[in-house]
Amino acid sequence: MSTREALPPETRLVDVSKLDTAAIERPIPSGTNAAGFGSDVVAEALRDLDIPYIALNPGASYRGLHDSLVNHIGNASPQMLLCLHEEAAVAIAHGYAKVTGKAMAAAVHSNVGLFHATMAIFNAWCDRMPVIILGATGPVDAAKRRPWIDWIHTAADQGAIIRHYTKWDDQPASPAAARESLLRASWLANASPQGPVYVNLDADMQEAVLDKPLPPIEAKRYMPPVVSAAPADHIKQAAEWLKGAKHPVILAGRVSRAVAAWKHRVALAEAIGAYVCTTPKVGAAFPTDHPMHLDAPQPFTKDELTPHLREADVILSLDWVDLNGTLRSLGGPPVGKVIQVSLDHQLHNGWSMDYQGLPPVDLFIAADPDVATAALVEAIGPVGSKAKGPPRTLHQPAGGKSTLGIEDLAHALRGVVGGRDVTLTHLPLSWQGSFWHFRHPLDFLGSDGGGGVGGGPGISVGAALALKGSGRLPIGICGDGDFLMSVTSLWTAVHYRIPLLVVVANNRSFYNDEVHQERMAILRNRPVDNKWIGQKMLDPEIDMAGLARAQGARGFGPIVRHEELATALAHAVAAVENGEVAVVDVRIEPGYGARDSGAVSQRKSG
Ligand SMILES: Cc1ncc(C[n+]2csc(CCOP(=O)(O)OP(=O)(O)O)c2C)c(N)n1
Ligand SMILES: [Mg+2]
Repeated sequence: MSTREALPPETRLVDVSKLDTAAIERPIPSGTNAAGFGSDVVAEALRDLDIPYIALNPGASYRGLHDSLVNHIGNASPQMLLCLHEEAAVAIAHGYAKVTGKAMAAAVHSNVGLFHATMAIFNAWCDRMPVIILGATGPVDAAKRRPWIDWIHTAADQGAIIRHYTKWDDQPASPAAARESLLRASWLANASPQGPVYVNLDADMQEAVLDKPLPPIEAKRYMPPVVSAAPADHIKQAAEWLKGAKHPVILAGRVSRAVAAWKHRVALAEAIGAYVCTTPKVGAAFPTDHPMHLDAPQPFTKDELTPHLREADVILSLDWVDLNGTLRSLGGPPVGKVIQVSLDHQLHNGWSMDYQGLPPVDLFIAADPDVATAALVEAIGPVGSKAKGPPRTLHQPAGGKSTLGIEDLAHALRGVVGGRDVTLTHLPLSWQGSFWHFRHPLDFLGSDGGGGVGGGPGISVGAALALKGSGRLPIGICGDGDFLMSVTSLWTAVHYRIPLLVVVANNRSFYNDEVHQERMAILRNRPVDNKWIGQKMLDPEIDMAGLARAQGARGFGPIVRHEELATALAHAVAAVENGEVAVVDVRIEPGYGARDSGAVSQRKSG
């Protein structure tokens, strides 16, 4: 039997290779091309801002803008990306920003569409990723509202729905104000610390005939680059402490995807002989196989880090997510000096507690961490590398079990991708840092940000969009719960020919919460065996590959045996390299490995 036949039967409902990619949503040219309506001004502003894509789900509240995007600017720059759910539209823009560091747009219908988008907006906010969200409202002028529908889809203050987890929002009252609003939105979203912004476009303003054309405007002049450099005396002080430190530790947190900044972090760690810790909450920040990389990236403070923090004479946090929570593993404030480099305080508000606990800090450097690191490398000057120890190695599965585990999935995938440049666009909760090495800032993009399950597929599509043509293979590994919550994000990738591999770590359960129920049962001396109730997705089991095929993607699996796994993954990788979207359903046994052990009462996630 050939390896192909060894795979479960695969039926293609849609053969995307036969579709005409050039014909996707190219509008027939419109005869009239001069800006004639309020929404034409909005569409032109998006074009002037060089926004490449606008992910959307349609709605009558922005039918004016929709028409302008298609018929006035020809569905190019920005090109529409039709999404099947508003949460997917924002998640795609979020994933795009994770790769590029820049905002693309997402458009959502008046209030109800925005309601659908909220979790994805919260995820982008907590992840500090820029997204320009356009919304709309039924005419603000009540005399112009259609009966019923325009009334239920108009709110006095629509921005209030998302104001607490966006950087800024606006409801401009005229086309001129809308243009200014978009320039400001783009400028603010992209300036550090980055975040989502919201512009709410009055339906009447969009549809009104322009009295006269607006004078041209040079968009660039309204968006001066904001460089957040560190004060020189702060850099001098930090450099002195770090140079003199016997046991410095660097906590590398929210940093950019720039290769130059990556090299600066390595140079700094080697120059001062610092151990470096990274976290899967955010994108790759330091080579994980470097001798100075401490432990593997872990979402929670693990045994290897704590003794180093205890011994550290200087701890340098490069915008580490939850510095207070990490230091708490010491049981009291650290003995060593703490340097915090961050601009995050600019975003803290009284509604969301995503700013985390207040850490003890001896020197606060209000600067972009990349800019500050470059300045520190320069201030410390050329010194020999103090790196010590052998390169760190990866976890190997123990073997011996007939069923598959997450470690088998990781091991097989590693073998199949070999030396390819891979970007892990998303990882499941069961993943462990020791499964994969990150040697480039684009090797891993971090978590969903806000702990909102269902972010994985959309973020992966957006990241794959940004990576298209880069030579990198985008792979999103999602829990089954995460996958199922936003599986229809994949249709957008198929439709717009965005190559992507999704591997479902399918334990047929919202397993994280089985772990929580187990803890409850143990603490309350109740039957642990009941932990699966209200958690397991069995009877019927869900056909993940079928959900992929139904949307024109390639679907492989369910894979249940060791001998099938590598072959299925190899076929899926080949399909993606052929420009397709592929999903592999890998049935794994539930288990969080090392995460399962430890404090019974500790609330670890979700
Ligand atoms: C929107 C949302 N709903 C519910 C939760 C609570 N929650 C946290 S993890 C989790 C389970 C996710 O299941 P899956 O993606 O299959 O991962 P597994 O835990 O099985 O590895 C749930 C329901 C959440 N964080 N976000
Ligand atoms: Mg699961």
